[in-house]
Amino acid sequence: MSWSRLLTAIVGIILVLGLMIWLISSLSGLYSSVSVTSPLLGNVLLVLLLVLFVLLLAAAGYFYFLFRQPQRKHRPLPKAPVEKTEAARETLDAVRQQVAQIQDEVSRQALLERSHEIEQRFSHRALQVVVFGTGSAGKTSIVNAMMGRMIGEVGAPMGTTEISQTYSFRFKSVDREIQITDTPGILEAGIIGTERERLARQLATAADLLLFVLDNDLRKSEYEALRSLCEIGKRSILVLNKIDLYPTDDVEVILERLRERLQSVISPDDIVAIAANPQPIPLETGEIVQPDPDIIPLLRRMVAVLRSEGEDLIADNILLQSQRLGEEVRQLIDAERLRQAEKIVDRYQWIGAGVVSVTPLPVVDLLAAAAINAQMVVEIGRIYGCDINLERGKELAISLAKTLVSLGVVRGAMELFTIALQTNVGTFLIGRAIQGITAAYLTRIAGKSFIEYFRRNQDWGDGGMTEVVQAQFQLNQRDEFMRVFVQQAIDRVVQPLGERMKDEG
Ligand SMILES: Nc1nc2c(ncn2[C@@H]2O[C@H](COP(=O)(O)OP(=O)(O)OP(=O)(O)O)[C@@H](O)[C@H]2O)c(=O)[nH]1
Ligand SMILES: [Mg+2]
Repeated sequence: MSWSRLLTAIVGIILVLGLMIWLISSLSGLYSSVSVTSPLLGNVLLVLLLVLFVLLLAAAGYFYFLFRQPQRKHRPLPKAPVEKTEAARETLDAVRQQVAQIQDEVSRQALLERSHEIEQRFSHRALQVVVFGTGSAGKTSIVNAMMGRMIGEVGAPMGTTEISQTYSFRFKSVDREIQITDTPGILEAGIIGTERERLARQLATAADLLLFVLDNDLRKSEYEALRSLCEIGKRSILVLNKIDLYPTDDVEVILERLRERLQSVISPDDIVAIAANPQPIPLETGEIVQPDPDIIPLLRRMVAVLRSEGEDLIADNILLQSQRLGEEVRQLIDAERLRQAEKIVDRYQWIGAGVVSVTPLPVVDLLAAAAINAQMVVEIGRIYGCDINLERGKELAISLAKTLVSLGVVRGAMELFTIALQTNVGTFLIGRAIQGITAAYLTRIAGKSFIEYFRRNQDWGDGGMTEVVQAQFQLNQRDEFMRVFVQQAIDRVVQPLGERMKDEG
């Protein structure tokens, strides 16, 4: 304690003692003067003072314990894995609720099953290690060496392992059981190779810990695969195998290069060099010796990682899996909604075209079109779970119609269709046909823009309505689309119109 603090403490104590003495002497003075006049009142005063004193003592004790508590040497258990598991549970609950919205029965069942599989990991909690990498890098040999016996078939040509295999074992110093999965090699040629790679990648994504095996310097394609797995948060150890094929100095050079290249992706400690199945060595005597596998650096690193991070890895992985499932479900729902909403737009664009083409107006009547579009807006909103009334739908449709005019989309569309229809439609029909098809087209642009608006939860985004409309106009101008659209318009609008006019005429 410094001198100044000691001095302050002494002065403080003297002051408090002085005040207490003064208080006690004044109170005793008060008591004696009161008890002289009325002994009963004196006694009441004494009791009151005693109660006050006890209360003061209790308050002092309470605050003393209150302030002492945080200093207690009490280490809470690490909460992180529990929190992550909780978060995963919440995500899974949310996913199940969303899955119920999916209309396709097969997808719905498949996704529900996946959510149950993830849930099972809460109770069945062995650590999942997946051995992954290019064909013939020595994945099966590593698993063999680890299990201490020949398990999988080992071979020089790529594609020796055709399906994944899982084996269980334990490290003495790691509490949990470990399940190690040998996968088919990636980057093999042909359709079968591609399919095997897809499976291997799926397994890699589901791993708690990944052993990424190389037998040489890292190829670009291997780098990309490793980077994308690390990017999604996959905990990985990079294993350089077959080091018996290189002089020790060269191994150091390769390792150094790997550490440097991968410094943003993987920690240097997580890059290990081993020889899972070293080549036999011919001795001068003509005898051939089979050296023992050298996988100690890998085992050491695995134990270190699994011991210190095992619980976190499991929790992280369950969370990751449930988030990925959630994302998949969201995408599926979005795709389903989009299909339904596009059907609505399709229907309304031709309704609008029919109405406008029989109304003899010199230009497309946007307000009339907007009135039809209002119903479309309500229906699209409903698909996205936004219940808006017809009045609001009309407001939105009108403001979008105004934007279409101000952006020159209406004029642009009319010009486009004037050219497109000239060769296809007789002169007596052309005026109305242009109006009809332009109305259909504008309804389409409006509908597509509204789909964007509802997809973004009733928000036009930073660029506002203008940017969304412009983007849709750009997208719906492509030659290929235009050709199909004009043909549909001729079949659905122009021909019925021609027949009608013939009947009337
Ligand atoms: N020299 C040497 N050769 C090895 C080593 N490990 C594996 N090999 C050889 O590499 C070849 C491929 O080994 P596998 O274990 O089958 O490789 P893999 O990655 O499982 O191959 P796929 O299943 O085809 O993807 C075999 O001929 C092994 O004997 C090693 O440490 N040193
Ligand atoms: Mg193999």
